[in-house]
Amino acid sequence: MRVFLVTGAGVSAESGLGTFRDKDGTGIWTRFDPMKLATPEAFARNPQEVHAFYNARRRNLIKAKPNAAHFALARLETALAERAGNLTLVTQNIDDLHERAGSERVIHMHGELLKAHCTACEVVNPWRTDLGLRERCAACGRTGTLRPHVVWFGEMPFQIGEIYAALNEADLFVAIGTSSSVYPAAGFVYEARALGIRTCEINLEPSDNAEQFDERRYGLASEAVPTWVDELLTSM
Ligand code: BV8
Repeated sequence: MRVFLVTGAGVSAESGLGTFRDKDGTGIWTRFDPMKLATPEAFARNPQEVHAFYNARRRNLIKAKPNAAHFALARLETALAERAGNLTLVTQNIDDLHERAGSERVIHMHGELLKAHCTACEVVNPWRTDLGLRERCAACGRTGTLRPHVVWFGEMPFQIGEIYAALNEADLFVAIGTSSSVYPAAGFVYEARALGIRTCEINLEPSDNAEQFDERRYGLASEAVPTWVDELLTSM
């Protein structure tokens, strides 16, 4: 079986990383204006403020730990490979918790918080400490040219061709921990339905596209995801 799975901030919520649009008002985009912090124009206008926003999230990520949902998805990847199937795990998240839980093939369509991208030479480097205008690019030696290696609003998500190729070959489409409010990720379920692929949503509450899913499971990801993985593997 070939499973295409997209995760969002809800899968990392129980690891202490903020979500963006939770109805209880705790979401990152309810406290901060994404147009002032997550667009290339915002970065050009006020790089210090954008760096400070991502530095705080990077420090929080370094202290965070994967939760049972991340470990269950790593287990699913191994189990599917053992059964001549495969898992394509696409994440909207910029954290590394899927990798730290053991997932080997993760597509970070919105980039990675623990990497920095040099706008002068385009080299991407691992980056685990605060980033600002004084840091130097290890590749070209310039300072003031580094930015977080994340996709901002209005920018092209990464590996789009690979993502759609995997979606076109999938037998099952699953969205986990996402409000399905950011495109193109929120549009994947429509592509899956048009291809006749079975769809499943696992979330704390119905997402913006809930009615598009054949199967819907609601609850905490750390409980609902391991249960779903166990049931899927038992059914195979
Ligand atoms: C693009 C990285 C063209 C940075 C993010 C006007 C101008 C320009 C663009 C647009 C425009 N209007 C619309 C667009 C498109 C735009 C867009 O969709 N805007 C929205 C707001 C309408 N998209 C873009 O700009 C994208 N680029 O369109 O380029 C293109 C098009 C097609 C093909 C190629 C190119 C780029 C978007 C990427 C922006 N970067 N993140 C950063 O992280 O700082 S987006 C941001 O939202 C987050 O980072 C996150 O990745 C993303 C999605 O959010 P979710 O992960 O879903 O999180 P959210 O909080 O919303 O939901 C969490 C869910 O979990 C909730 O439902 C909650 O109930 C649940 N939950 C909570 N706790 C738990 C739980 N579930 C289970 N267990 C729990 N414990």
